[in-house]
Amino acid sequence: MRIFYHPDQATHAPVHEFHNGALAPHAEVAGRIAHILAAVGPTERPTDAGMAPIHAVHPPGYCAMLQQVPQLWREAGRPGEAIPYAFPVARRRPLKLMRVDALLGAHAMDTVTPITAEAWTASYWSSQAAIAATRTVLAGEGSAFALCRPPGHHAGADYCGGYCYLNHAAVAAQAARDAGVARVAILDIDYHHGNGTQEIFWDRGDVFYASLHADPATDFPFYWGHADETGEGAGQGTTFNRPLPRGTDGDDFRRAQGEALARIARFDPGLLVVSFGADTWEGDPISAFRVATPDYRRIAADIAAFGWPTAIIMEGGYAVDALGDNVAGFLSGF
Ligand code: SP5
Ligand code: ZN
Repeated sequence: MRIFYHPDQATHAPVHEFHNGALAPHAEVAGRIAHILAAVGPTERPTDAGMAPIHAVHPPGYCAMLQQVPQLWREAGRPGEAIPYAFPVARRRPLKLMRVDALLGAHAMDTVTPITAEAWTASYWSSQAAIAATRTVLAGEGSAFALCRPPGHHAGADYCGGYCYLNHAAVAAQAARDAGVARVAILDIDYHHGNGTQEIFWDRGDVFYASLHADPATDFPFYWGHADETGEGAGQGTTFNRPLPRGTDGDDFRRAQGEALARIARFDPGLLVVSFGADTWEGDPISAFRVATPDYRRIAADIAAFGWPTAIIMEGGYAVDALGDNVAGFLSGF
């Protein structure tokens, strides 16, 4: 399988995240990449498709914010990475925001997604990897893997969150639409619900979003991913959410995935984008499912059996020592 990755993706190194009320070491470490690279074999650098396919999902003002905030932060005399502390949840409207803290909070959903000086470049190349994998699949390969990092599925059109800045799966799906694929499906099998992806395609009938994830009653991102969220307007019925209890094992997961795949089959997509997180693994430090390493090959084979052209996008997975085996196992199922 062709694998796309750019070395600049490893430069982003968030230091801290708020965890249970205190700063803790950040879970989304650059070392995740080295473990995946060691297990999956040779990769290629994506060609640079430029800003157009990113702007097809993320407004220019948001992209500019991600690029400018590190410098504004330094100019304000702050050390280290930019972390927001105030959020306009009660009143989100267009205002000219003068202060870096105001700008940051207007485009962030949480405090665990620091804007480092490298966040933009690492995210940009992750999106380019996703575009390259999509184009490879559209050119006739059955499947391709974008080793994206930082991950993407929590990022909305104009906000970052959940360790994500740009939504690579959404960029990939939109690129496929713009290349003429009439119906694109996204299957999100990260441990967490992909709130950003869901919101981006919420009212669209041309992109189906299906997600299996930890019940948002117990797990991040809390406010999205409940079973009654099914889309709106033209997108009514093209969002499918299947919350699963903590303790879900590989067999439970495959059964639930079977339901999601059946829904996708009815939609009859021309291309599938898989948001793949290995944080469903039994030893993941921030998650509570019990998927075992040998399950990943079976989970992938269940997807591959449908025969859709498939672009696989890397999302989460924080047990770095096991990450290589889990990702390689998943890819082997294709
Ligand atoms: C892409 C993805 O998997 N994002 C996950 C975001 C979850 N963030 C909230 C979980 C809080 C756990 N804090 C762990 C601190 C480890 N030092
Ligand atoms: Zn996750």
